Amino acid sequence: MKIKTGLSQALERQELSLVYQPKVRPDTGEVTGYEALMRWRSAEMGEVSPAEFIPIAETGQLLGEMTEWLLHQVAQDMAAPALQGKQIGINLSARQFQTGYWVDALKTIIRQYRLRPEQICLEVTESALVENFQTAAIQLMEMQALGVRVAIDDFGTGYSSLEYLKRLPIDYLKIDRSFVRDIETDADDRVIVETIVVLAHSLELQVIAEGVETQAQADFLQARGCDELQGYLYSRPLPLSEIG
Ligand code: G
Ligand code: G
Ligand code: NA
Ligand code: MN
Repeated sequence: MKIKTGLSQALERQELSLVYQPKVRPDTGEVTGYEALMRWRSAEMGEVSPAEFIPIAETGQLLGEMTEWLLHQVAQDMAAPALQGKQIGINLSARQFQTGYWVDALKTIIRQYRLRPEQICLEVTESALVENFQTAAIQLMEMQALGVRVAIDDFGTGYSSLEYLKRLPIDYLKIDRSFVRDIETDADDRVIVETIVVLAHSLELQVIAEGVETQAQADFLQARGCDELQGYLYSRPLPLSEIG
């Protein structure tokens, strides 16, 4: 079965679900928020990774419907005790800036569920931003004016023009996990991480490191001033029912 065919039925068959991965303050261990990640268990193909199905959804109408589903699901989940008061990260892909459809969808959800905009964090990759700079800037500024937060995801891997850090409304940089992975053995990666933290803090942005798997990585990142850490060391992404 083709992924695209399966995906078009996934919504009505209720095969999509969300998992949540915590972001932790290294000094106190407090969970500040969670990143929502999509999961698809296909009847025919089993578990399919979003790395595979999101790009396919992006080629047609499906992405809009899936975004709508995700926003409703996140909003409902945010009322659960485990997520109360926590910030929830939502991933946006490049294609979404071309239609801009998500802006009105998110505004409607915030009104309908009476969400505090500050509790939503949009996670956007560098490459998605750079590819759609003008429209992305307009759409993100509109959301940030409401109080919604913005994070640059996978920071350091795109074609970073540092200028966009100045010109876009950004609250957080998420250091890509490729720089975290070899931090103990690779001096270049240590310097890159240190430099990103200094850069972010001098622009008054907060820094999150992702892909943290060992205590030694966490210790280094904390010592260098990372504000939040995320990774298997703390938790895999979990369904709502298993959080807490
Ligand atoms: O959670 P996992 O490692 O399986 O995710 C694989 C990739 O899919 C990651 O790059 C992640 O950001 C992306 N992804 C997961 N959920 C979503 C989603 O809801 N929307 C978008 N655009 N990307 C997602
Ligand atoms: O591109 P993005 O950063 O959104 O990717 C999120 C993906 O990273 C999720 O699919 C999640 O499963 C994966 N992930 C989360 N924590 C870790 C980790 O500590 N190590 C590795 N290798 N992957 C992780
Ligand atoms: Na992300
Ligand atoms: Mn990331």
